[in-house]
Amino acid sequence: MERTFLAIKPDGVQRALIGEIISRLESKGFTLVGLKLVKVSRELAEKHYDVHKERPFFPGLVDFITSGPVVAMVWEGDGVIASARKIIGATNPLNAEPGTIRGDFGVSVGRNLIHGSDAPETATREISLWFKDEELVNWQPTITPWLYE
Ligand code: DAT
Ligand code: MG
Repeated sequence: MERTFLAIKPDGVQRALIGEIISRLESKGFTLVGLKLVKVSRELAEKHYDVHKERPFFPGLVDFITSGPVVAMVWEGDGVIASARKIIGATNPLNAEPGTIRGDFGVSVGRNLIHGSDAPETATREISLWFKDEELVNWQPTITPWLYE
């Protein structure tokens, strides 16, 4: 089954939205297979956002993501990469639809609460960057037949 990497950023943690955010993915029907609270090093932050390293906002982004605890997660399910991106909403919370995480809880692009992998290749890369194999749990919820035919 498909897996994606999601991270609740320091603003989401500080604003006490961990439970709310996890709840949205859980009640959708996705399965949590990895979860940890991380104080992100600059090295990890720079690797994670490597694709943006030439952008003017890169230094601020690295400062922000290393500024407090982050909830790192791996979620599993059919189509979870694209679906989680929809649940998260547009990068700028002011453009994100109501009903999405960023649309419901955010007002600025530099404080958009959560990261989600954008494609299968980035999901694979980010999962292995943030998690060791043994930190991921292979399990199948007993409700699976009520989610998939
Ligand atoms: P996303 O997080 O929706 O995948 P992205 O990969 O384009 O968005 O950018 C990564 C993060 O960088 C984004 O969540 C917030 C920050 N960011 C993006 N564009 C920005 C901008 N124009 N100004 C400030 N921060 C920005
Ligand atoms: Mg991105």
